[in-house]
Amino acid sequence: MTAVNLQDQIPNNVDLGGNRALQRALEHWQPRFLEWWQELGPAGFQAADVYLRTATSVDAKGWATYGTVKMPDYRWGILLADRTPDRKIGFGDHFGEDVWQEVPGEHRAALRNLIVTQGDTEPASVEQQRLLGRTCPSLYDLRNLFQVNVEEARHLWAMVYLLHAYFGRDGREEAEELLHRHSGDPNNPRILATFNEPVRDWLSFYMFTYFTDRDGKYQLKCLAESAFDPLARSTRFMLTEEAHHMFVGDSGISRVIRRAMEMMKELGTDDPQLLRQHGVVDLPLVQRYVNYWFTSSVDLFGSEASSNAASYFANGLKGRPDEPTFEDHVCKDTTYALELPDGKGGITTTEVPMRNAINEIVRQSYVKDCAVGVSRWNRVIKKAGVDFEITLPNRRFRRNIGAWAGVPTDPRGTPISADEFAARKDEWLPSESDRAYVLSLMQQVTEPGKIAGWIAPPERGINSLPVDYEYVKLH
Ligand code: BYC
Ligand code: FE
Ligand code: FE
Repeated sequence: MTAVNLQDQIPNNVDLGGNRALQRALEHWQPRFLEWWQELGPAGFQAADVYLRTATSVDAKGWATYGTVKMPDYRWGILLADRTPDRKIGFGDHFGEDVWQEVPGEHRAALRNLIVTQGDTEPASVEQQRLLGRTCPSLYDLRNLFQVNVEEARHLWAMVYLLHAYFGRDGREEAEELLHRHSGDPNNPRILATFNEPVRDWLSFYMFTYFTDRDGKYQLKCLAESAFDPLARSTRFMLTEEAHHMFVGDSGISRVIRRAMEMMKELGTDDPQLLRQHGVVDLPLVQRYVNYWFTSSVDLFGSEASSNAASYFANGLKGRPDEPTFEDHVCKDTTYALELPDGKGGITTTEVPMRNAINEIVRQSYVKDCAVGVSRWNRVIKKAGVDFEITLPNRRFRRNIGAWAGVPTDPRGTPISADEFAARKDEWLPSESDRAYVLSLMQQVTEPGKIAGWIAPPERGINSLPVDYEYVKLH
């Protein structure tokens, strides 16, 4: 394991000092990154002292080193997980061969696209979340927002390192573009749709970190299987940081629900209007936000039947999550039954070659993982004696990518007419008035230990500190 020197201009465990040309190129990119951070990173708070973890090594001891830093001074570093000796390719046509330390010419364009797409999402999410500090429900939450933001920015560094180190001039150009595309920019948007959606309020932020960061988890798991070893090692380390992002979403939604339960008990009602008069989030509204962010994130897995996915798999570029747990790693002569629209308002099952169905297979594992938190939230509801269950919509619902794109269905996935969808849309997805109501709740609370009225306090603080610790010192 290479130690990381935090005093280096770019902290790293890839012996950057041993490759002067690469080091210079990245040192050239660094000030542009910092400019981007100042301009499109968290609005305000750049001078605040924030209690953050920084990765100082990739082992259990150093990957989460806590301390107080001003965000622009965060030590964004290049960290790859340790090399697995004699690692072999785990799937596809090259199954069992040695992994690659360099990019094979024939896979250069495809690998670059995968890395660029991954890299594009990281700064996009920071841009989406940039105004949330102004309406934070507590200093604890504010700190969590910033932790997520600095780490997503580090994930950008992770992909930019790969582009610079392995893709020559094209790679450097792509690294520049990653700072030029912007979330929601009509002329130069981010690549994937979800990363152009506004995240204006904290309920959306929790939904995003629960559902969209979880897409990150699954995509990173797929890339962690890659035959291109530097990509596998890079994404493996990114995954360790991802757990906290999803925790922020999971616990955030849970706290919103807990607060609603308290108010329902106090008032003896489940009437959304009455609950809104008392400043909490009613459960049907939570459900509509779940429906929105889940469906948007489900689109991030791409088309059900995808020749891109098939060739990524065949060539060893991108595998399935937890590839070693599958029995057949080659998937050459097998098929998978996809549920597709029959074009007449119904559903038909079509067998496609397994490799072409990889996106759907990854999506299935994702959906299963999403359900775990939902049942936890439902336990909170049940324990309070309330008769309401949050459900995940069917993955055919409200799709914009793939076979079900633009096919109207109800949340159970039953195809319906476009008229019925339009008529019932506000029952299933956040309406204008839902969004306006949630926005009306967003008032900044920055007194240590205080918390906004629409959300319950966290059960515990960060790194064994008390909940009322001053996680962000504003000055
Ligand atoms: N929106 O065969 P298809 C994260 C494009 S999140 C717009 O259907 P394919 C994070 C697709 O790019 C993880 N466009 O799909 C989370 C393709 O375009 P081209 C991000 C979409 O290629 C929170 C075309 O449609 N990482 O880390 O098999 C905070 C047809 O492609 C969308 C990755 O995604 C969409 N939703 O797979 C911070 C991993 N979906 O190439 C960070 C890298 C598809 O024809 N990306 N398209 O121009 C990939 O592996 C794949 O590109 C995809 C799609 C999974 C995205
Ligand atoms: Fe990330
Ligand atoms: Fe994340």
